Amino acid sequence: MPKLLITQATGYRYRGSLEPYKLKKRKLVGAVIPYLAALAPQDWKITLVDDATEEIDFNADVDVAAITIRTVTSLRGYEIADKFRARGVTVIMGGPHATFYSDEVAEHADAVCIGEAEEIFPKMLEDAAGGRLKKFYRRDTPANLAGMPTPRWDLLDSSKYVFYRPYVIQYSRGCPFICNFCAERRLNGDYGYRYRPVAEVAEDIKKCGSKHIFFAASQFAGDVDHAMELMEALIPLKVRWSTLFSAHYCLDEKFMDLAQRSGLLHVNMGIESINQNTLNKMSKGFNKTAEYSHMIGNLTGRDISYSLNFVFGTDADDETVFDATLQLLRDLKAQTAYLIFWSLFAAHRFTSNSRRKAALSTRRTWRGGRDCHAISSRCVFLRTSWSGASRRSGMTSTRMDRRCGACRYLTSSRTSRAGTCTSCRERSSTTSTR
Ligand code: B12
Ligand code: SF4
Repeated sequence: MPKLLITQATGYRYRGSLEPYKLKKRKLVGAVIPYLAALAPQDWKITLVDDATEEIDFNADVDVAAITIRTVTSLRGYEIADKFRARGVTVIMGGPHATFYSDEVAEHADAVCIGEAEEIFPKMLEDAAGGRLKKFYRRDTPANLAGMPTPRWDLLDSSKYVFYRPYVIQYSRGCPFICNFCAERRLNGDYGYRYRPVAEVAEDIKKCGSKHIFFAASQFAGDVDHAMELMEALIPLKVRWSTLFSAHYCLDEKFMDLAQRSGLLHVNMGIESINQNTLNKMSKGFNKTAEYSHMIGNLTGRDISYSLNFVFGTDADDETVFDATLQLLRDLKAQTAYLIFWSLFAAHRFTSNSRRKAALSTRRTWRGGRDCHAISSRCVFLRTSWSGASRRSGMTSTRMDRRCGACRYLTSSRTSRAGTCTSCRERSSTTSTR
């Protein structure tokens, strides 16, 4: 029986360091390595190793090492690959960074998967076993998101995750929008917006057994009707869930009411800029600066926590943007913000020639030290706590380690201060007025 090791590379502790960034426990049960294990032919003996929480045994008796890398973890991924290859182990690499920088990755791997792994990963393993591995593998059609196998969570070491174990569950790929700084359409192929059948997503949630779900989706609400169908299906499952969707969906009251009822705990949203002109130039004019306050109010009013992403350094910005953004964050009493600096990335096809030249001349490529995001470079994580009361309590709304006193589900701190979560409060007020 051929032996396969699948690992998710961690990053290094800081730029220039060669010390892997290790965690005692992960906060999310990631989807990628258990899902790759499910895609692999079942006559392979599979071991999963999470490089962030476990030690990789470079002397392990394996025939193939499969490594998933993002840009931020790519250098560590190369180190792992080089060590296995030095021993004669066949190395296969894939993931966002392999998709964006396949030539570079190919210097460290026997074979590279560009884009989606469905049907490709098993083929790579068959070719490896048959001694006919090619350098590059790529689908030329979109993967069918119906009938995806259930991830092999059974192969993970469950002691390496926080006790409430939020599981990453795949929901959709792609996005209906084309913001010009975003590489989403290069990630898994330019096939528009695709999603999994609701019943299959619900089945995965039941099988993972967790009450905390993080939907893998760059745009959860890319098809509002389908997203609402999924949210309806979440209600009886009684989960708390988090995801990413565009900020303007917060203006849709029906969508937001259902999101609340179905247990939305946290949403990450691309606000991107405080400047309407910049947004228009980003092809993101559907974000209206005049509506930000209303959007945020629609979240906080429903006790849903949020984080906001901003992108700096586009052609339309000048240096006043930093202070103005901070001021807006203060005015909005924003809970959490990721401040991201745009830099050149291979996946940018929309970037202007002048920007491309400037970026190249200042080495603002991912290797220029800005090595983190598909759409950008370094993210500054700003967890804000604006009010005196919340500062004193040490709470921020994105903490997920508090439980509702009634249903015991994890909930945001704002809810915890009141003792019970919004759903329980609503339930008890309905009962008492009857
Ligand atoms: C869930 C998620 C997270 C979770 C990760 C949990 C975990 N432990 O895995 C959290 C919230 C922690 C997170 C953090 C970050 N993330 Co994130 N995240 C995602 C998200 C939304 C889904 C990823 C996912 O699980 N997909 C499901 C799995 C099954 O699919 P997949 O990884 O896309 O892989 C497919 C193919 O690439 C291929 N494949 C993947 N690996 C391999 C390996 C082999 C051998 C083969 C053959 C094939 C193959 O097969 C898969 C199925 O087709 C994506 C956006 C998206 N739409 O995908 C961003 C994304 C992956 N994240 C991104 C970034 C930038 C980050 C952060 C750096 C953010 C930050 N500044 O802190 C950190 C990095 C953390 C880290 N050290 O890896 C970028 C990566 C871009 C890049 N160039 O690498 C993405 C693409 C978002 C974006 N559009 O910018 N993230
Ligand atoms: S930034 Fe968000 S809305 Fe815009 S294309 Fe990317 S995923 Fe879609």
